[in-house]
Amino acid sequence: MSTTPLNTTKSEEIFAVAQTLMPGGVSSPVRAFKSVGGQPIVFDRVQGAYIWDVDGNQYIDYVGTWGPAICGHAHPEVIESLQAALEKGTSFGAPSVLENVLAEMVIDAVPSIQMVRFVNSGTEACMAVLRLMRAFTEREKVIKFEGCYHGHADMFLVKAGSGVATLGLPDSPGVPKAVTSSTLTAPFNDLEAVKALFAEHPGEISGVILEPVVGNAGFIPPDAGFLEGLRVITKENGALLVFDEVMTGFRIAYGGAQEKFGVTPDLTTLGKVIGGGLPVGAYGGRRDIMAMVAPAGPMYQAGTLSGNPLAMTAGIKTLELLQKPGTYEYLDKITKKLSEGFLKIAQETGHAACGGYISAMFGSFFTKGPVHNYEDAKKSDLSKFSRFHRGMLEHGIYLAPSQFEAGFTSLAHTEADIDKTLAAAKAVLSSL
Ligand code: KE4
Repeated sequence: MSTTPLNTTKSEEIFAVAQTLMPGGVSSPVRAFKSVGGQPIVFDRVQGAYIWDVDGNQYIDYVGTWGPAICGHAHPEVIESLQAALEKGTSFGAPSVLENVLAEMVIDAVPSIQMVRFVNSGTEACMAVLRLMRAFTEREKVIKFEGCYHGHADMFLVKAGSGVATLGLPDSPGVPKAVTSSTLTAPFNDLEAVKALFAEHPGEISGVILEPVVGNAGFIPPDAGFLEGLRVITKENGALLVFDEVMTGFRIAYGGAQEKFGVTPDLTTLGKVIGGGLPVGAYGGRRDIMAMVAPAGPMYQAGTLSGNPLAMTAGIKTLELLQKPGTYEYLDKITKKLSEGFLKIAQETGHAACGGYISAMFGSFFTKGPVHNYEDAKKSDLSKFSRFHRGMLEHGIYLAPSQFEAGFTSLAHTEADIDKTLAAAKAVLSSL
């Protein structure tokens, strides 16, 4: 497949102005293409599995606005329900039955969640859940894993993944040592390291928070027994187990990783999919713990737009669509074809690669592997990833602009889209 160089004239013009107005020209760092180089694509519109940029180029999209677009962008039923909701206003700042509806859906779906609080982003959900862990246990320290990303709140910017890893930032300036001194880290998939931290800080660790399937260091699934081991270790130490399912929630199963792997944490954070493309985050879990959250209990957390009717409407419709029979079987089928097809092509074209998928989440690394943690991920061929990313873009395939991200499929991706993507991968890998 020969390709003419991508015409990105309008993207370049718009992005040049953006860089004079906003730091890096973006509202979130990873969008700036810093780690893959080249001109970021300025979007004009999205629909289903596709993007159209301001120069009229069309792409098959495997970022899906970083996870929310699991039913496909701008799903007609989501748009229709939003239009109806708009007639009643955009924000109440007061109770609405829509919060009850989405709360019941989340509680019914997620094994650990008996009560839930809505916020406006995954970052807010993770900030609040850490405060709740500390309030409930009256302990200050927390364990996170290298390469995991739990939003940009100070206490989590320690060996974090996603954009922090992408930009190779040391633990971010502006974050007081006093804050991060309570954040302990261990390599993902390393139970012994976690046990050692508990032994080193007896009675001081409020809990362990993790991405049960890592997406923010690239795609790194848990080793067999890892999640089960964390459940035992936290229980033994009177500490809480928290799954950050902002990315995996409703994506790798309707009940998230905790349903898929049969390990129930004490608390869970959610985001992305439950907002259906509008800003929603949530945290929830055991009733006795959630009872501490104001105004039911003393732990304070609040938000002007939390639970707003538009976001609730988009989330409700999205989860309704996901409840349809065959949803996760379809996502598994097309993502299996994509992931296994890519690894086969990499092998045939002489490129060391490893990776995999779970339902609608996938990823790979240019290294023989296996990749069990962030250290392993960092050893992969990042320069080859950048060249592959650019090549795929020129073939009309939009992948996450960082090796330290995961890929996402949706119900809108067809087998033909997957075939086109694999054909593009073959052409690009053959040229690298
Ligand atoms: P937000 O504040 O971006 O809604 O959520 C933070 C967050 C928390 N936990 C996990 C597991 C997450 O993946 C995220 C956000 N993910 C990134 C992409 N890997 C958002 C994209 C971006 O930062 O622009």
